[in-house]
Amino acid sequence: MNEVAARQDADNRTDVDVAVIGAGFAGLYALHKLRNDLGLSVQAFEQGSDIGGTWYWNQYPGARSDTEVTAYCYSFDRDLFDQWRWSQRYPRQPEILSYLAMFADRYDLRRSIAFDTTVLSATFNEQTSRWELQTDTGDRWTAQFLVEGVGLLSSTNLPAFPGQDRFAGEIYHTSRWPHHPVDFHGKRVGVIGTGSSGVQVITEVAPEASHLTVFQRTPQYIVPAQHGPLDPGLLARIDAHYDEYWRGVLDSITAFGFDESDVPAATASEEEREAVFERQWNSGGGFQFMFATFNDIGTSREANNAATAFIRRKISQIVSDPETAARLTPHDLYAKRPICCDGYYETFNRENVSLVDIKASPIVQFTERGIRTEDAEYDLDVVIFATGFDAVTGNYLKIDHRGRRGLRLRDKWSHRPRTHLGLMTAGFPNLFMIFGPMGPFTNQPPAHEAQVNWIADVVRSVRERGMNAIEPTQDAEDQWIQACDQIAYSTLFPETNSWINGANIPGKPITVMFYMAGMGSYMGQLRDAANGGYADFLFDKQPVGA
Ligand code: N01
Repeated sequence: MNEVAARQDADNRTDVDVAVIGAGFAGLYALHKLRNDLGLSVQAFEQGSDIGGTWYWNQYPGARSDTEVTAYCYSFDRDLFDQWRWSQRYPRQPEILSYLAMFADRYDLRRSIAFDTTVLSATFNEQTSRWELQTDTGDRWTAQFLVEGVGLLSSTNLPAFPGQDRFAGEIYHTSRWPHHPVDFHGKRVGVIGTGSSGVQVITEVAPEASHLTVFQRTPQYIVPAQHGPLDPGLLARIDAHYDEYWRGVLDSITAFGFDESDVPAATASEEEREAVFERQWNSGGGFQFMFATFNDIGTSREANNAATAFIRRKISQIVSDPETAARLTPHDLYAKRPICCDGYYETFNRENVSLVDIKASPIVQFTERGIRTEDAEYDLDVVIFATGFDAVTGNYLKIDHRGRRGLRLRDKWSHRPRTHLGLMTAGFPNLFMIFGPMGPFTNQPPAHEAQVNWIADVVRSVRERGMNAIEPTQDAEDQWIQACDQIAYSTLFPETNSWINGANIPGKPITVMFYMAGMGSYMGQLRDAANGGYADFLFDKQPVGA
């Protein structure tokens, strides 16, 4: 379809049909879909100097996807799937970034993206039914629709320890890694944090550093990834049944593309469970360990206990020093975002790696020479923060959104984020959040694609009906929140603290932030909304400019 050009208005603002924020997996697809398929004028804004989102910022050593890559890519373009040949099962960050760069070039997306540009505010003008955007470059834009792919895990959590400024060495955060190699040879390195980012950077840096000190607050359950070449059999099966494969991804719980178990752990004997866990340990994958072994690890205490007992035994078998093994052993539920990494526990058998339990002896301050905990001081040349993100809501709340009657998103969400379908929020018409709060807890690229396709249908529908704006009813939003809560509380996830419920950020409301009934169920909700003629939404008839 021919693309509509942007216009300059009387106030020197540039008017477009759609503004997209973010040029990662989600934003790039939104830009392509809305500009190239729907023929709308679209302008995208990206904080980074290039495309990639997560894969632009997280260039730390060891960064890679832990989703099998056949489901960590776009599905809508079969030729693209066939032409791009991934080198391995879980590609490293540079390979994923190259894939996204190729995607941007294939669809000529860069010309519509303003890089190094942060959107500071987005204000809905009720007279014109348009969003007015202000950027940090001083530019002003208006758009009828605002589509945000700002990243679920993108707003950096950088704790401020006393004395940090005095530290004479280098400080890095995994999610704001410099775009040049960092040399660790001969250096004493400290890593704070042992989540997905931490375990990847720890295993990668350990062989290089002269000494690595890991500052661990909470141990996690980590299973091997079993990286390796892509299984040619899997590729051949996808090739022969391409549409069926992707339908399966969207019909599943996790959207990871593996066969999920339908067997409750309680129906298996202890020996059978052990054999199932052992098989999965040897074939690898975090989500696989949680969802391909049995179907109730995330919902039944008995099943969960069986899984954690197995992993604890593995830790004690792998880690040779019993004290270190004890400190690495979690005792809570296995109900955080599952992690996989090859060689993590083995790393603690290295002579040059030591583990500090900062729950037992918290960090008191940074000194010029390193880090002081309550009972020791560690001399360091480099400190790596692997402390994660102000997840889910962080980046939405950094933009000063104002909806109808000047309502601020920050105020509306002060107790908890509220959306309908994880995509829209009442009082903020024509604002779409890709993977927004109360969206599915799944592998992201297939979910992005499904959500953007849904958004494109809504945009089309608004225009075809001769309307100007759409937003969910308050009632629909309330019911969605209630459903999300009910579903989440039928699982074990709310019983552990992590970024999933906001508990990792001091002062942030601890609350349900996901629709945890799985991708298949979520797809049903999207379909119902569209097939029902968007009955849960209000269309605004007010003509533009009235
Ligand atoms: O962040 P995290 P992450 N003092 O929040 C610790 C995705 N991802 O960047 O557990 C000391 O999980 C914190 O300790 P505690 C993936 O979805 C995917 O690692 O709060 N420590 C924890 O150990 C993942 O789940 C990949 O007690 C502090 C760590 O820092 C999500 O991103 C790779 C602290 C943070 O762990 C987040 O992962 C990377 C403080 N003040 C990320 N504050 C793939 O493999 C925090 N910590 C695809």
